[in-house]
Amino acid sequence: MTQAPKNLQTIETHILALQSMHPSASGDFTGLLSDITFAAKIISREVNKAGLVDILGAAGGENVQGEVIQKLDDYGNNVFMKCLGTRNQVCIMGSEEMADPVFIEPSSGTGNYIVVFDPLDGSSNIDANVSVGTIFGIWKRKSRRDKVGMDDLLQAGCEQVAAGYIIYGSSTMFVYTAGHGAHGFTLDPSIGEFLLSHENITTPFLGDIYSVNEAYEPSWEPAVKEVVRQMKYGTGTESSRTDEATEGAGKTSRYIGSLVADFHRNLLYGGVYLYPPTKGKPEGKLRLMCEAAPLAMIAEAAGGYASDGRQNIMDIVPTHLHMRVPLYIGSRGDVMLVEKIIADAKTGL
Ligand code: P6P
Repeated sequence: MTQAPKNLQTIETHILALQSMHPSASGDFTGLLSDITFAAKIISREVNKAGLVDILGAAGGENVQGEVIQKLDDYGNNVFMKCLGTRNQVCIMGSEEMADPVFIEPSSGTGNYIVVFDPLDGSSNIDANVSVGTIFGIWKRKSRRDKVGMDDLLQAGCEQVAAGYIIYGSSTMFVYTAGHGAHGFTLDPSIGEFLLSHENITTPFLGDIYSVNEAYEPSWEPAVKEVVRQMKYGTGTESSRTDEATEGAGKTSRYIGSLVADFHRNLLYGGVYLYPPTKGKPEGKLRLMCEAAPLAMIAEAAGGYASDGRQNIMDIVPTHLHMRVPLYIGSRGDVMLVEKIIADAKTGL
């Protein structure tokens, strides 16, 4: 007789258990996370059959970042808008795919939450069947006015009440934190449920992996070049060597070109993802609100850390929805070393 799995916990029961920790909770937050879970299942279905239906290829338009929109980008954005926009929990939505935030006048109910998301990060990889992902951050409104405003939207990452990502890879995984640890759930397509598979994820203090696009090396500032040199050769005196690497002194390089995939692997194994400023992208490429801040909350919940090279990503107050930041994220010890090298370069040490 097939034994029932011991800990058959769905994401919904996990969220409900969280809600029971807050007796005054109205259930709105639980409903919102469940809506995001529903949207993730729909997007997962489409991503996993993308090769089978005519959904590949560019939708033709360009998003606000000037990047060609892949049809699944569009699709993922529409799914989030439909799943979240019709419920009363949400008052503002911001998407990487939309120039402006959407302010929602709830037909009734509270409309207490702000959701900022990247519906399908890394989508340019879809045609090559590379893992892609959804990233989301949830904030609570601060104003008590009738109408919400930009002050409700533009909040620092440390104000998030929850954050998460879904990775559409060899399996679909939903990883989230609501401030009590980071937890991973793997989708069982046969029953359409996300089942608890990685409870209380903790990331190593130091990792063996660094993830960066080294093609941009010529345009990095000297301090960043030293960061990557130390990632390659180790942090001892050997880092003063020129190009010869001693096997094993430094880290190994892994770069998929899909943030959620690189971040997820480094979170589980230990390591650091780096997207430094370049000449073409002096503020960095990644968006603070829909990418860096949510992943920073996850990283911290797992014992890791995220920085823009000088400060905690979670402390940066966005000036606009699509604000970009340099991003160094992953194992706390590795990211702190990045900050130290950059600080020493500034002080001439
Ligand atoms: P580059 C995808 O476009 C993305 O936003 C991240 O998923 C990924 O890590 C990064 O950009 C890749 O950028 O400049 O190395 O191609």
